[in-house]
Amino acid sequence: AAAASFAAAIPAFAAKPLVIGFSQVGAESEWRTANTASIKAAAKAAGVTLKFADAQQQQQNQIKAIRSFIAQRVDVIAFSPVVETGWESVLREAKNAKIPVILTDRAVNVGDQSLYVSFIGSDFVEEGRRAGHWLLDYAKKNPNKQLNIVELQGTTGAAPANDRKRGFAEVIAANPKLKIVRSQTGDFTRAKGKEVMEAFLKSEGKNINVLYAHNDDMAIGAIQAIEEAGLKPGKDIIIISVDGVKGAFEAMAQGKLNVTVECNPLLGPLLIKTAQDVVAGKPVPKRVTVQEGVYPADLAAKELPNRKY
Ligand code: GZL
Repeated sequence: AAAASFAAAIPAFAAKPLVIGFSQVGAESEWRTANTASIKAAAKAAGVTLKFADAQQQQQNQIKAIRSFIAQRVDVIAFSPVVETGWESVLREAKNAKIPVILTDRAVNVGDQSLYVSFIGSDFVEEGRRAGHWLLDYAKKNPNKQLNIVELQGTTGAAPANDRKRGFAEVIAANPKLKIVRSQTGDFTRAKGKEVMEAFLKSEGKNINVLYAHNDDMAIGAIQAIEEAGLKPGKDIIIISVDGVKGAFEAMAQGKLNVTVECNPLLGPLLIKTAQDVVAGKPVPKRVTVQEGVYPADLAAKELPNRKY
């Protein structure tokens, strides 16, 4: 019996915890904060050692972090690429070091798809289309309204910015009355979103009827600018945004935001499971998408208590 219990103890020592090196974009938005919390909680719950690096939205910092994970010989490297391009060489270094790479949240543009094992994240083009479809419906219900649009784009070169722009433009092309009169990056932050909206208001003024913001944080910044200009957000200027963070539900409950297209940040459990499967030599799907919906203002008050982020 003693030998059996001793033998049973060995695996506990033998199975050293999985070590994942994670390079996060930054801490630019409520969405990012929720995404980081989900990843850290899932790693903790699974007994995984997580080496976490915040890149302050700079690609060079992510490349440095990935190189340091390679030097530390982590079991798996995971990251949310701040922009789509410029990753080939560092991902080739990870491949040569035989360390599997998992992408979460944002995608990369690489010729060689073997440079990462799986991409877990939303379909941003579809999110842009959903924003466009909401506006097409709004236009149908308000046939005599002028509908000039200003657009606050996400971080220049980021997959969600490129794709949300593309999906939205593709859908609104069905109605020639829907025109984007100004479009500029607000870098996914409240501060920059407010600053750029102030500039839009100065140059376009009453000519702005709709704001399409690629995330809720920029929309919330823009709402402040609209109010400081003496206009009513959600009424004088219809506002469509993306993410579905708590701040958006609060703005909708106050009648200042008209709709938010959900982008699910709770990717932690999927990331940990995929990393465990990769290390165990199990096959993993190349592409994993997550469920998400659209929340117009009239659903906000009811949905707010259910929100997890
Ligand atoms: C989308 C994510 C975006 C969010 C922003 O998956 O990459 O980055 O929409 C965040 O809020 O800054």
